[in-house]
Amino acid sequence: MARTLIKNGTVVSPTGRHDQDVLIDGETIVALYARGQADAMGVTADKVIDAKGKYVVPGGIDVHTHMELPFGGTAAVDTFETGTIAAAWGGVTTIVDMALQRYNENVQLGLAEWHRKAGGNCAIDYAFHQIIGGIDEQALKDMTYLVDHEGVTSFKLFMAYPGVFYSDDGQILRAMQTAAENGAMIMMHAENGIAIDVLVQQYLARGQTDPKYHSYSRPSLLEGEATHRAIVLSKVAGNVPLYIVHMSASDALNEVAAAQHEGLNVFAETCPQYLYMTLEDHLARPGFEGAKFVCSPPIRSKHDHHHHHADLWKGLRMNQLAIISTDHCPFCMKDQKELGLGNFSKIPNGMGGVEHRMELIYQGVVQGEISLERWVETCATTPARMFGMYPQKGIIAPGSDADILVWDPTKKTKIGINDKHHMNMDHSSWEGFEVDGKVDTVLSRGMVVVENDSFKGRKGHGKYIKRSLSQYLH
Ligand code: DUC
Ligand code: ZN
Ligand code: ZN
Repeated sequence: MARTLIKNGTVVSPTGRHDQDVLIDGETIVALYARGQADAMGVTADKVIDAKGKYVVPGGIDVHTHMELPFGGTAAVDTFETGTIAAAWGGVTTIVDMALQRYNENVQLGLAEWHRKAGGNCAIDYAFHQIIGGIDEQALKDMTYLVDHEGVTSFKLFMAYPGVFYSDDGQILRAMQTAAENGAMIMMHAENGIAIDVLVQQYLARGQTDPKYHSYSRPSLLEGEATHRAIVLSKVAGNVPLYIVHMSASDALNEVAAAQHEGLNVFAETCPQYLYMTLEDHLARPGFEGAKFVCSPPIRSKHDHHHHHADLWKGLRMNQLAIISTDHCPFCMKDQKELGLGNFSKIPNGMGGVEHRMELIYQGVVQGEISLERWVETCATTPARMFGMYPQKGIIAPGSDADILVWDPTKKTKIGINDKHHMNMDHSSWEGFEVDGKVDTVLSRGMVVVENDSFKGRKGHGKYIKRSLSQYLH
């Protein structure tokens, strides 16, 4: 087995940073040495990576992606191949994608379809959550089968998108009761879709059809309300673990904080777009450009009744928000976002970001919003623990997979279609963002996949990771 030694760097974990050398044997980290000790002991390796002046951190784990998702009359444009290569370019070494079951479809067939799409195509490791878009007797049985046999231990439900992925409160309660029995995590898209649909029709009837009305028709109050309702239902189901996905608003954060204060098993994630983008600066751009930023929940206004950005950063510091994911769901402008010309409700919902999360959130470290350790914790370690992959993933420690990002804090990264952009979209959601720090080298299970500004990996290297129950509570 080839041995790799990463020398002279600073290894960062959620609890601190240490000047250490990392020895990898094959796919696994086998030892950490205090600076200089490896040399003193005569440790040899086939490949030596000099990480002087750099941070050596666990590879990023993005627990919310939608490769090839059929949605909004089209499909997300990243395949598992293009999406995982882009992820690697961004220092991500594991994704957890959302397999799909829709109304009247079979859950196990939905999961099989996702294995078919991903198998042999991924450049980095991958796992699955299962979307349950049609809760019935069989789906409930299948949830337990997936937990017991398939390594799928978390299920995403939707309180939004009536007629598409939506579940009513009774269906949600039943799925939560099932999760209470089998130990799974319920992930919730918490927006009141029934009320939103009324507002959407009213905006359209008034001729207010531009992309910015996507945000006006989905007020943060309705994200807060749905979050509250999801929490109550999880309590009724016996304090079942509940994870609110892609949180965009203070209203929802306050509900999660109150639930946590009460001692409930409620967790949440946010995404970079909700920390940096605004309705005014992005969604409301002239013409149809705002369509690039249509996602749900929507990008919020800076003149809202809350300071959403500041509150979400605070939530990250306070651990009210445990994880940052991307909700990567990329659509091109041409032929896809364009479906909503003259009608914002027809714009496919989603943005592409799997490549940029580590870069964008490191900027939060530079700006003093979170610590370097918290960057690692929210982007790698907690994702692994929350979704049953720790300590195989999410930490640099002997015995863990050698999934490693060597990060250069002295360089800068300019994001844009002609700068850094490896996703399959015809535009970048993050065009023009210039951030401090740069992905230097990325290893996936010991294999160098990014080095010297070139991709060295290959499709098919990525393996399916069977996950255990969440390790955050146990
Ligand atoms: N939100 C999005 O913006 N896209 C995919 C699905 C979702 O919930
Ligand atoms: Zn969602
Ligand atoms: Zn999603």
